[in-house]
Amino acid sequence: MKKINIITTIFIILIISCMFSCSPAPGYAQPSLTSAETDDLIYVGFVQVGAESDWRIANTKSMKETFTEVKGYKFEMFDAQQNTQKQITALRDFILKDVDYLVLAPNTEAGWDTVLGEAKEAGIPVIIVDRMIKTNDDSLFTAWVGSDFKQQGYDAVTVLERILEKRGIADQEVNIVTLQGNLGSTAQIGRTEGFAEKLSEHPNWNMLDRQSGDFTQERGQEVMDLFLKTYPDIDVVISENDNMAFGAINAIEAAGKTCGPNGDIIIVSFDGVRAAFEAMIEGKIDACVECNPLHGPRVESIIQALERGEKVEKFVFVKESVFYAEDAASLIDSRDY
Ligand code: GYE
Repeated sequence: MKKINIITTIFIILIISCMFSCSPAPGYAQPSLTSAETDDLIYVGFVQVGAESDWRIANTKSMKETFTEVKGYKFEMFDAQQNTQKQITALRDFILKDVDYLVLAPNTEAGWDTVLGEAKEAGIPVIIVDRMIKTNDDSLFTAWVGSDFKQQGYDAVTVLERILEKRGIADQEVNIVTLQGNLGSTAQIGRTEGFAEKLSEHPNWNMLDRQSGDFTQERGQEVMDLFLKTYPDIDVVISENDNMAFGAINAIEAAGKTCGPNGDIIIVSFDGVRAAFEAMIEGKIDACVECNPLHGPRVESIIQALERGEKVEKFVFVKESVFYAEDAASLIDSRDY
């Protein structure tokens, strides 16, 4: 009898102590995997630019949907609010956490050598996604996947040529303004330079002004508002992303003007997100140069190849196209973002 009592007491103590030590502290989710299982996961630290645009939100979603625990990943993302310095700090944090892979969507191109050198020293492969970095040392990253932004700039010129021809004004003087993305980012540099290069082939195209709207709707609207006040005769807006184009539409309408295929001002935008297709259907944007944000599976296939010990391609460019307002209604249902 005494023996049974002792066993029962030990058992109760064990249960009570387990209730305290095994239950998570308030605010923390109970881990769904045991630590042995967590050790098997591939730990991916993703340093994202921010949440400035529909494109970016679709990009984040693609990454989160790809790198799930069910598929064998431990995924952590840092949102740097379009701040390169914050991205550098976040990379250092992930290096300290000893992630298996660093995935970096760089905000701007310059200034990465030191921190990526630290990642290399720690033996952590770096995959760069979307925009590029400027470096003389290609060994600082394993692979890059993203868009050919300069090509997108060229494509915007081809699109504008076609629109002007269709309106029967290809030979007339046209006044253009550009809403640029955040300065120093590859998406801005490529689009601005690509467009500028081909602009010289059109002596009747006047680039009145270029200013950054930071890829956001709010800033796009402010800059467009300023352009409209400064230049009374704007024919074309080149908007280096859709969200700034949405801001531009607001500013144009607030100024009592119209835009789109039947409007006073032509708008050519970059990205081609769903809301831009809606704006094309509403007749407010003339055309979009596509930029595909669905990089999650692309980054995953690089990581999987590295896991298998294979050599990967250093640069992978995504194939993209252009969309005109007249085709938007028939295409919108097939859009994934
Ligand atoms: O065009 C813009 C976003 O880097 C391609 O960043 C990306 C750009 C995209 O904010 O909408």
